[in-house]
Amino acid sequence: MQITDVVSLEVEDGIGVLTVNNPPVNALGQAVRQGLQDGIRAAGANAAIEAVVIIAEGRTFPAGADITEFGKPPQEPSLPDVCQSIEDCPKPVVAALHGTALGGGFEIALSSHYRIADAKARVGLPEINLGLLPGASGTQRMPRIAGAGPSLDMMLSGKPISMARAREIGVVDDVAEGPLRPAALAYARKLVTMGWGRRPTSERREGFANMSEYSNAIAARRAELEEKAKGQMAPFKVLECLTMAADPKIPFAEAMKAERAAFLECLASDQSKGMIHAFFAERQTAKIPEARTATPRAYDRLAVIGGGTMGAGIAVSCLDAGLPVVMIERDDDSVARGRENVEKVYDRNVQKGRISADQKARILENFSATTDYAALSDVDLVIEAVFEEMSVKKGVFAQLDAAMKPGAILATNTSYLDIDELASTISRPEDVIGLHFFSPANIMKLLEIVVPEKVTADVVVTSFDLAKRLGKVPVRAGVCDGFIGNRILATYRKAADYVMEDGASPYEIDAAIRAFGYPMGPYQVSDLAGGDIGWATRKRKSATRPPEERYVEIADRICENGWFGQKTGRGYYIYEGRKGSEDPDVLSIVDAERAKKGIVARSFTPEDIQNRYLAAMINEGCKVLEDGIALRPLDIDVTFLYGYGFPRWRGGPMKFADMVGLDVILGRLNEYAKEDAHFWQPAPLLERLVAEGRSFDDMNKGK
Ligand code: T1G
Ligand code: NAD
Repeated sequence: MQITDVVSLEVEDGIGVLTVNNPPVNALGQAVRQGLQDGIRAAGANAAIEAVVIIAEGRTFPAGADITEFGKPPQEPSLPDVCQSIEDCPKPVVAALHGTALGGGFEIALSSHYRIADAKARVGLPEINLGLLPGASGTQRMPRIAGAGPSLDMMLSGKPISMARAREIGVVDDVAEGPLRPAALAYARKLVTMGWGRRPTSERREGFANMSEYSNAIAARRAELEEKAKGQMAPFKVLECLTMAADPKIPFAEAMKAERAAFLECLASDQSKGMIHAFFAERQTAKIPEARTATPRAYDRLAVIGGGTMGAGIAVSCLDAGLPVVMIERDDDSVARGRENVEKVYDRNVQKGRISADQKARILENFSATTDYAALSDVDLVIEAVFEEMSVKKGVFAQLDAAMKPGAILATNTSYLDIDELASTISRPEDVIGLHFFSPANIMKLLEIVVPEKVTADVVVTSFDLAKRLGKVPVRAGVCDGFIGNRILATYRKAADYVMEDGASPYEIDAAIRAFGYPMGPYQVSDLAGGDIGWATRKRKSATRPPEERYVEIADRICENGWFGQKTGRGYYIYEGRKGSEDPDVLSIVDAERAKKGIVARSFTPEDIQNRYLAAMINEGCKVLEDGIALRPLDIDVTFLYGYGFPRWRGGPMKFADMVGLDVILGRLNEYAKEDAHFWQPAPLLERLVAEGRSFDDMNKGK
């Protein structure tokens, strides 16, 4: 019997089977909620039914509320009500879990009286990843079973857990040996036969058995969050709700109301809007024009040219994905160093117990390193990561053009250089593409896929397919100096340098940017990446720098001392290991440069610094869109979320601009332009959007 178009109820030998079927992830949209509500009531009233199994078709048990419904007028029944109806069912209810039972889906399961699962299933409460907290009883029902520790782990990490762990903490009662559906029906029949009956989770209190342990767990997480999640709302709401859950003076229903209020408060917040935007944006970046017409080429064997910082990281990323890699270096010493750089990563993983020595050996069977380009004869895709010098790269591409088979893909990991120029030097420019990884390449998730003029669509979609295979988040970028990320970085870094020369110390600037939510400020980042890379870029650009452009020489003065950052033990900070402390000599250099230009230092509030930094970022983002270097504003957001440490709860620079108001950003730019019209000139796109009352979100939607 179909209850709604996505929920059905069948009776099989006294067991009512409520089945959800709402692809792709059985999200708990209105029709699913209505179907479950009506279905569980029908089952409850049906004398032929002795117990109920809730199960789902397709790839997963409900993976949560329907996120696309957020921000729209709420529709009845609410998920908390559906959960309560399930718990109130007069017959025992078994939730049969497979795939990823997440968020509201897991709350449905926790509201059932028993849970049985497929061995490969995973359960989780990832609402924190959306700037939310579980809003349908997760903060009340889970701790009743599992206590504070495991509940906090799940709700604050947002990570799903395995069935072994789920059984250990008691939130799953049994794991099916064979297929789930028959096992679940057998389990329900056993309940009836054994007379086990209903077991309302709201009445359970095992999780509160050791209240000092419970309170200590909350206190410990609060201290941690005050350090790591400053300014964020949802994590602290989780702590409040778990505290209420265990308070005997607060009845379950009252605590449920408080959880709902906290949920709705988070849902209305910019933080949640930013994180929900990020959730969908990262799933949109692979939707590119080329995917409409082309399919990926086959590729099974890869190569990397250069075994330095990036070459080694890229090789590890490919090996971790099970792809065999040949590394080419320029001489035997460099070959040995390249192999060492790769092995070092796996040695660390073995030391940290992430992999066994056997696993390391098996992975490295897929790796070889040589100076001989003949080893590339059957390679399908090569990624060049040699020195950032056009002449060196052209030399390598000439050798690749000679050595690689027809149909192979030739990619470059250049950070800034003109890939059209590089491609034009070989016989097959249509097979050349930019694959811009971020350091460390085996960790950073962003992959900027830079599309030159002559490349064919199937090379582009093959690159996106490779990104998925490597577990990367791909963003399509056009060719220009620095593509999307480094081009915008260069601009807001200039804004920071101007603020430094005008009066703020590099340490104040870093503190202001950390307060905005970044893990590091621009000068800490420069010291981490190495000041020499930026110095080389500034030198390369000095010949073409427009005369009207303001140029701050402080960084050059620091580099002239050989102070490149962590790798030289000194940069903007002085380092003991990785710990940096402020350097009075750097402040003297700053003062000297101000004096040289007759600049009288003035003070900047942290907000001033943040506003200028973001205004420069957003304005350059507009120019990147105007030039067609990024397809949509969301591509810029994903680039900064995954490649440049932009705080996820701010949604990315363009989403942040929408939430602040484009007119406000434009107003700030016009204000700053009074100081420097050349640098702060508002982008025409921004002026147009403000004039038309449109937003970047409108652009994302093609409006
Ligand atoms: N709502 C709506 N659409 C969803 C969705 C959801 N919950 N989850 C996935 N999709 C869409 C997604 O946009 C994509 O669409 C397609 O499904 C496949 O997803 C009260 C309020 C389940 C692990 O946070 O983590 O419950 O791009 O590409 O890699 O407490 O999706 O094809 O058009 O990601 O196999 C809590 C979110 C909600 C889980 C599958 N739940 N989803 O990953 O496929 S808040 C979540 C995921 C909540 C309650 C609160 C993953 C996945 P399109 P995909 P995947
Ligand atoms: P690196 O100096 O650490 O490594 C470069 C390697 O290339 C060296 O091992 C060198 O021996 C090798 N090499 C030089 N000429 C060669 C040749 N003709 N044939 C074979 N090997 C040769 O540099 P890196 O930081 O790994 O940068 C490599 C590329 O990646 C550059 O284009 C850089 O702009 C880009 N990149 C760097 C970063 C970063 O953060 N370091 C991030 C993204 C992209």
